[in-house]
Amino acid sequence: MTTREILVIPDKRLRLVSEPVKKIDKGIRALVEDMFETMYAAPGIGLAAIQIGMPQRIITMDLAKKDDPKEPQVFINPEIVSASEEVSAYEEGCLSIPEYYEEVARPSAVKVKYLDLDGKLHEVEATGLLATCLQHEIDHLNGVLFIDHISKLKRDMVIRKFKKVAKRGEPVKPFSEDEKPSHHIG
Ligand code: K1U
Ligand code: ZN
Repeated sequence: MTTREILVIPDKRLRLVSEPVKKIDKGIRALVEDMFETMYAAPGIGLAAIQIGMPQRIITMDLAKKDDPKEPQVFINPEIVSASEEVSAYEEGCLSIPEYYEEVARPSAVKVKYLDLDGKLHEVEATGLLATCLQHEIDHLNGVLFIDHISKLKRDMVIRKFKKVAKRGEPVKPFSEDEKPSHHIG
């Protein structure tokens, strides 16, 4: 098992559309192990394979509370079958956009079909954090980031900051109050 480097914006690989997994073999199992190791080390509650540079439609997740036993979940080739009309907002973060958090409105409930590591087909009716996290991670598989769901003003501010940091080779610091736009524009 290896902890892999997590790609950070503006890395263009984060915009790739990931390929479906054709066969769940030893290579895929090893990749899933590395994804869990990387996700727990970050720490994060979810990870898409493309975040470690592997454009395959695989998600790892663990939504267990801090001191509770681990609840690792793997979603292979996940697809949203249906989504509620009702939306709810949740403050999201992203390991590929460190130290930035913003409210995102998404359908409050989604039905998702996916394969487990044995290739067995499942369907889950997700609500709450599971619904939010599944939609966030499935977005990653399609090259979409949570900042694509916020205002252009805020998105441009985030991208500008990360481009500057990448150019200078600086570590990413939390956003200060004066770096955050205080009003919404389109
Ligand atoms: O996809 C990712 O970048 C992982 C991301 C998942 C996510 C978080 C919140 C809403 C939607 C999707 C994260 O895990 S960010 C880190 C995080 O939320 C967290 C880390 C440690 C403890 C609790 C939460
Ligand atoms: Zn993310």
